[in-house]
Amino acid sequence: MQLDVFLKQVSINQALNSLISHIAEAGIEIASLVKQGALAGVTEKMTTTNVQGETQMQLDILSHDLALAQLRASTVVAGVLSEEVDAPVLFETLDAPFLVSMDPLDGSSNLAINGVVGSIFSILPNTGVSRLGEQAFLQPGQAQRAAAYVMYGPATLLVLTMGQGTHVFTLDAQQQIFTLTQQTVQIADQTTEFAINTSNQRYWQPAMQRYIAECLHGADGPRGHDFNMRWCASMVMDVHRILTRGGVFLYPRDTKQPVKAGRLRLLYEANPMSLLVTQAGGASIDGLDDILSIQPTSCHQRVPVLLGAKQEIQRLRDYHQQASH
Ligand code: AFP
Repeated sequence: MQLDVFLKQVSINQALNSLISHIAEAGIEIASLVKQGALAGVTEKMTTTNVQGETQMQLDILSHDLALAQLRASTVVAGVLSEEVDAPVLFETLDAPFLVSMDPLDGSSNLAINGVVGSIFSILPNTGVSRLGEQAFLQPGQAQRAAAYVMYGPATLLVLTMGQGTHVFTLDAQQQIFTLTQQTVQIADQTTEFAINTSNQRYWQPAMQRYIAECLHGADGPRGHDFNMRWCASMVMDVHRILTRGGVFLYPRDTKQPVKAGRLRLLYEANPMSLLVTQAGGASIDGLDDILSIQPTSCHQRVPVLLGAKQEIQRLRDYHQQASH
């Protein structure tokens, strides 16, 4: 089933459906640039840094521009918060029904090694951006009307939730149309696979040290079975693996840079991914609290992220609770 047919079947909200179609178009445009790689000269590093102080790639900026143009063309978006710019971009359509937070090209350090990257989108109701300015974007993740990522891998995928399950669409490269290939994805409650950047281990808190130590002891430890580990350094790809074959993805709080609560950004990484994962039967916490219930305090706020298989996330929550007493 093609994306537009699916949207008509599951939602009568034409504005939301139109917005998702424009996000899909942005994904198609960014996919064709990613596939050209060095031939399009887009894998070069810029001399500029983004608001996070990270070196930008040409494609970071091009993806931001392409996505912004599609969101503006939808006419149903009032403003856009992007990883690539400090303050939200406000459109002339200030009373339009939606706001969008996005990471136009997540995992872009993978471009240099021809690795997988993706775009992440969080769709919020417009609660009055004309009056509130950037405060209007500071809504908890549970307010999201929809969330999606586009994954630029061997196949280009659109993974979407509108609050009734998480669904996967694959881009037909010839027709340039997304087609439903997996409906109502379900993440298994249990897993024997975890994803974490262990180079940060010495900076983790005791609860995370305990969890990973027990996994690594495998069949000889308290868990009584061996675990496998994966790390792609691309949240889109790591989360997609979890949606596809289960597991947990962990970017915990650490003391490496004490001013940062974690590496990942709440509004355009943690929140949309948490909605996609919870709509697939998984769970997502910052250690103690559900990510989706966190009240944001700033646009580029960082947060620890532990998401995936429900029972493992509950175990992690228990370990954090026990450590906090
Ligand atoms: P970049 O977009 O700067 O490559 O960052 C990607 C990311 O935010 C996320 O996609 C990864 O899960 C995480 O960073 C990787 O972090 P490490 O550098 O610690 O592997």
